[in-house]
Amino acid sequence: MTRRSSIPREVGLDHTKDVLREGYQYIPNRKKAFQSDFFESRILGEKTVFMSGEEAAELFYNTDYFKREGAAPKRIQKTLLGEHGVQGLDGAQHRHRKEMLMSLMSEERLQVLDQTIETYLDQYIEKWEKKKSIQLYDEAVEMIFQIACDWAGIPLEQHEIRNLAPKTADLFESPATVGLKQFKGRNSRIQLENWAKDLIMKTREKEIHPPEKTALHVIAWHRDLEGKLEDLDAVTDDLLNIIRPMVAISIYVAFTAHAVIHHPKEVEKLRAHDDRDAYKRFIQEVRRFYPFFPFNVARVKEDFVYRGHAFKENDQVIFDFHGTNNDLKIWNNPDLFTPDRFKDWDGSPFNFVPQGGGDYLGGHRCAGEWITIRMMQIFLHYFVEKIDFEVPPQDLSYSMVHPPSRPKSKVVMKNVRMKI
Ligand code: HEM
Ligand code: MYR
Repeated sequence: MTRRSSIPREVGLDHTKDVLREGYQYIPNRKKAFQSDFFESRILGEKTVFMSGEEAAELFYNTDYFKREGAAPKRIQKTLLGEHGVQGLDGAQHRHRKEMLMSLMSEERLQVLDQTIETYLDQYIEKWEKKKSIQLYDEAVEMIFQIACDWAGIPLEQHEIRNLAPKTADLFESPATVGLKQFKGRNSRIQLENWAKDLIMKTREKEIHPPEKTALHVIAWHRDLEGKLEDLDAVTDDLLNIIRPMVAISIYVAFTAHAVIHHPKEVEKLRAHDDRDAYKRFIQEVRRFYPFFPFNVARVKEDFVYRGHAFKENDQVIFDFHGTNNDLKIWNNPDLFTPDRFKDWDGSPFNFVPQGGGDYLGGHRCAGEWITIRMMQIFLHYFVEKIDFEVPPQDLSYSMVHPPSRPKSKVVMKNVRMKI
């Protein structure tokens, strides 16, 4: 007797259009309708198992079952990721490259980053004080691009800032788009890859001398498992894998300001205690509550059976980050913005996954999670303790469909002033 799959199946030829139409809600909607954290459907012409929740995270991050080689769709590679970066590696090659990237995240280097962020924030606030109003998101993109390059040991000419900062934002704003925006994103990637490649070649030819331990130095001089200087295309994508997502923190900066504007009682708690843990809880709740990276793709490594479902080699699977962060089985009243919920959080690597889950070295969990949290905390501290600003009427709503989401007005702040 053949065992029937216990995973429900969505009928129909292809549901790519529904994924595009429902965005962050596509998986949660079916999870509710099927009363199941796992379901099968078809997207991009392929049978795909979608999964959400804690059990699903444990499965998705089991590298005995899933691989990343050939997993990311071309349109994501041509915009967001590149074709040769760490995201598409598995096994020993992945671990070797990831160890190099994680070596950039030492406490010493993170403290240098904290100081760099504060220096730029102080400069930008001086500039903002002279303006009637600013659009926080655009300002953050330009500022964090410079912070990232400064920290990474990348020399920047003034004219490059205006040119390259918005192009970096194109990389993460375009992956889920079609038409002109997708075309623009692909073009920006070509230009940024040329820029990054040039920096690496100049470092290798000793025309420029990024300080030791900086990202440019470490990445340019990285050696592969055979001891040879790493492939130029690979290190180019991995240098952009540092700069691009740091700039993407601008989205979280905008959402952090959104939360500050909408939750004055929570802000009062931060002011009352001036307690670093309270800041961290607020930031964790921003990362849990707001929609950012929706889901990710992997492929089956070898045939196996799970929940009575036959996963076949190379089958596509998709794991739901945002739905897991809002799962009713994990979180009480997930629709409420409640930083204090993190007082009781068990710290599991599988139930809170805004930047992926599982293990950093053995898996694909985001290399920049610590940078993200620290940078967000510093911005939050400035919003709460260091500046005053007014919020003029604007559309602060955000999409639950199109990733990456962000407040529609980009968060306009009026009369920004350093507190006396
Ligand atoms: C991977 C999200 C910031 C570097 C990832 C993944 C997600 C993610 C969802 C994939 C996890 C997986 O597939 O399991 C985010 C978000 C960020 C952010 C929402 C906020 C802006 C950063 C920063 C850096 C960074 C600041 C570097 C400084 C990376 C790298 C990977 C990665 C290198 C690939 C890891 C691997 O394949 O092993 N990120 N990330 N990210 N992230 Fe981030
Ligand atoms: C980064 O730059 O790596 C961090 C932020 C990227 C956000 C991009 C969100 C849209 C991507 C849709 C991905 C679908 C993956 C199958």
